[in-house]
Amino acid sequence: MTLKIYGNAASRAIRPLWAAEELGIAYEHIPLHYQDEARKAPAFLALNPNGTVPAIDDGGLVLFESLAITLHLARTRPQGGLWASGDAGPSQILQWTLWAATEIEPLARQWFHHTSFLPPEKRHPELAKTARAQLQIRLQVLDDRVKDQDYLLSKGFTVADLNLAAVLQRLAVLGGEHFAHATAWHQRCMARPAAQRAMAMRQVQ
Ligand SMILES: N[C@@H](CCC(=O)N[C@@H](CS)C(=O)NCC(=O)O)C(=O)O
Repeated sequence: MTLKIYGNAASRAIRPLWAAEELGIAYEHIPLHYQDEARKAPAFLALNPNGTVPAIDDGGLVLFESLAITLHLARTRPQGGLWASGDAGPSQILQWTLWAATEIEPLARQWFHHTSFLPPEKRHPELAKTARAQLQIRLQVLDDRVKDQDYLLSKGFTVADLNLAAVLQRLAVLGGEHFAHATAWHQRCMARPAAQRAMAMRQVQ
């Protein structure tokens, strides 16, 4: 059964779409918009009870949570090169992915919501400022990590880079200019043909 990926590319569904493109696997894309009422209908809630995108159906295995999905795709298709072998590699992939999910995404989201996403009357500039300041501390950690190596793991590009780069999609406006190594790493990730193909899908929906 062909892998099905639900969610428009201008949402966190960009993450599994990018992973599928990297892995070169066949998939069917159902570009359900994150504001489409169908996301709250029983048919979709059966796939993702949160009523959010993305979700996947991988041969009968149904999953939600974008970063868990990319990990699943990478781990189950090791020949695609996004996973790592041995004891250390998979653990490092989990470390950086959980760091992206817990230390980076909430702050990046807070900044985005209070600078652009929320209607102006609901924005609190001080929350945006705090989030940006807290992100600077974490961006230094990333900058140090990719100072002497191209990617998060010494073996090369993995799903850890994909996950963190996707979460940091707004790095340029989050203080990236102060972190040359992190910025170069992000540009390396986003310049990958698979990333470009996934990003291009945002234009056609
Ligand atoms: N932590 C979830 C977040 C999913 C999520 O909030 N997706 C947004 C689109 S990026 C959505 O579907 N929002 C619609 C809603 O909240 O009703 C993930 O990473 O998959």
